[in-house]
Amino acid sequence: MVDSTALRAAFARRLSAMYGTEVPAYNTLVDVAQEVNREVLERMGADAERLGSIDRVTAERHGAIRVGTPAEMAQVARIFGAMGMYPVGYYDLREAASSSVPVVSTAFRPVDETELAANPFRVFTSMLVTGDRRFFDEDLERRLGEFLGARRLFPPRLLELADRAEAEGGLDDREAEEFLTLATQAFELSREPVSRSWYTELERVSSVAADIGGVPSTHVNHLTPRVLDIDALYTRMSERGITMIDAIQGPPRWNGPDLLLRQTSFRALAEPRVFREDDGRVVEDDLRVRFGEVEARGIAVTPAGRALYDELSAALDAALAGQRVTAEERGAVAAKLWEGRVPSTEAELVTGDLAYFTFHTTGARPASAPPADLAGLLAEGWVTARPIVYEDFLPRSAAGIFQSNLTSDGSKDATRAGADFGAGALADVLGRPLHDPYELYASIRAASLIRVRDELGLDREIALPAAS
Ligand code: OOG
Ligand code: NI
Repeated sequence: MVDSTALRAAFARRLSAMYGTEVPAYNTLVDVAQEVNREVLERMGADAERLGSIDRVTAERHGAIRVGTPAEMAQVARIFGAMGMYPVGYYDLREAASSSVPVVSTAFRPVDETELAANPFRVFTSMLVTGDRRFFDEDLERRLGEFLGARRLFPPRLLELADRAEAEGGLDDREAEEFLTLATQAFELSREPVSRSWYTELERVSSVAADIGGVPSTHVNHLTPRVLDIDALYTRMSERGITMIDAIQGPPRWNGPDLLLRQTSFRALAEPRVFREDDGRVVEDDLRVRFGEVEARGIAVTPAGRALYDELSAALDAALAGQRVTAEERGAVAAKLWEGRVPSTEAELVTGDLAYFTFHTTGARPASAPPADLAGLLAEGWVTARPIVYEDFLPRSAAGIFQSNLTSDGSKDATRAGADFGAGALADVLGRPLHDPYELYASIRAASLIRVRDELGLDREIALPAAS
């Protein structure tokens, strides 16, 4: 029996091999990321593995896919469900992006501590909101609906195997092989001709809409390795002649613990695609939609930590409003802002309740009786804290990644009312609960506190520090 964990790890490997043949620059990115990771490991030793073992980090990827309809989204949920990946978080890129990105998104990923440690493969999945009048008028919505309703992204056999795997916790060897083959094929770039006039019409509204609804199939948009020093990687890729986008998205490089997520990408590459012209001719041309991205992950932050991050991002925008600055200058201003406001040690992040940690007994018994509060247990040395890695995404960075790779801004009529499509609506589409990332981190932390309480024989719950 191949269980869901093994299916997930195998799928991540196969997708990576497939994507590497389609987009060779991705292989360069993976090579450079691994080179940088080896160097960081040599330089920092065990500290380099504070946010995940080197084996985890080396295998770690996230993918991005885009679908057109609720029915397609529900099928994606079944396929990932087979691999122990569940929808976490709601992202509204319609709001986060200034150009035309008419999608809402979630990320499919493992939710348990042990599953995350075994293989944290996650896929950022976006769905078109065709009923949003800022982007699509009634006529275009109707024609999009017809086009998308007539295509079939996933063969029935793949969905049948997915449902069985999820119900039974895995598949036998032969069926696992069949499932993995079909699942990987479903995300290959298709050679089926794309209607030029249809694609172009959608592209005027939004390149993302064209990439999703202009073609009869789906594909991986990018696959992202994890790197331990993203600034070093950025420089090295540029030296290898690969043009990166202007900046690293997310928190600045600064003198303190890595928080949340920093990401950067190289620009979309021209890839050969087959088009059908209006006169029926089938021609080779190219499209620029797929790109390479890399990310560095930091510690997951609490709602208070996130509010601080958002506040500092807004302060940065305000400080630089109307100025033309380079990415470097922007980074320097951001780092200054951070150094003024964000604690520079993990211990202060714990006591300020700004980030998530798990807690572990040290074996030491420095006094006759342990205190019942976390701050006391840490200060007296009964307990140590280990950071919980951020497993999710950032809407603003995601919007930045989408936007930096669009061929045009498209058109968004901000005078029209948008369609209501919140987290509840997305959960209905998925037909399963949409997990709240904060609840997942908090429950991993809570489980560690229960272990500590039992190990120290405390008779009361351990009190967390209050948010500062
Ligand atoms: C997804 C963009 C978001 C990320 O890492 O934030 C994303 C897409 O381009 O489809 O992948
Ligand atoms: Ni991405």
